[in-house]
Amino acid sequence: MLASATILAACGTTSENATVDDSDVSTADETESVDGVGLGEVDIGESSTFQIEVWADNWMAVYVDGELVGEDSVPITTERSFNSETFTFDAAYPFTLAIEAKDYKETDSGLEYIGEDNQQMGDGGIIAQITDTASGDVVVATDSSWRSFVVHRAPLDKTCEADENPDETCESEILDTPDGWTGSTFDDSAWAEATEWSATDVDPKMGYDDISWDGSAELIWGTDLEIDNTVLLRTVVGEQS
Ligand SMILES: [Ca+2]
Ligand SMILES: [Ca+2]
Ligand SMILES: [Ca+2]
Repeated sequence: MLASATILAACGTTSENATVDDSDVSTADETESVDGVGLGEVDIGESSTFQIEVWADNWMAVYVDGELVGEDSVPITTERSFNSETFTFDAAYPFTLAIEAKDYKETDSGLEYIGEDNQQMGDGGIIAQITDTASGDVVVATDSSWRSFVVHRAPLDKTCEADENPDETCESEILDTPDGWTGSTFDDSAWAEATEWSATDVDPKMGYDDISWDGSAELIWGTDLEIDNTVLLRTVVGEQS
């Protein structure tokens, strides 16, 4: 768990003061607390450079305040496309992180290796951590505080996994990707909490071990690693409570 911190509100008479002074944070009306984020001495509205490290099974794209900052360099159609990526971006607190995460499926049946001996439901999983490069601190990492919305779910009945014609027998639920879902003004209050999964569940490999994961970083996905194939994930970093 990341330590909570205090943050100087960029308002009123304190706005000219650039940093939080330890002797100066006890007055409730001058400070705002930050939930679950290891923010150090930061100012709302001041831009910093951040690094996001992310590993996904199988593919992801990362957005900050609605702008694409990076996407998986390995096409999802590449077999065993497990890899980690590191992207750098500038942002000012508070900012919205949004990740589109995809498990590979060959067709809308949700299956892969269709017609081969190993025809199966693939499974997914993702983990990410964001470091403020000024302090070197991990300021947010994936966990169940992130919001999730599954837009491709298949097969709805897992017993079709071994069927001869899964494109005919496997049913799917495919939703429209909500307009503006990567942006800071999008209302994700109706979205579910992301589900945390263990390394045993996800069995992360190829690239996962290249990154030194903070203890706060959890593997997350929807509620089902197999049938949730495309998952939209969001969190706000440095949001005042
Ligand atoms: Ca990948
Ligand atoms: Ca997969
Ligand atoms: Ca799947």
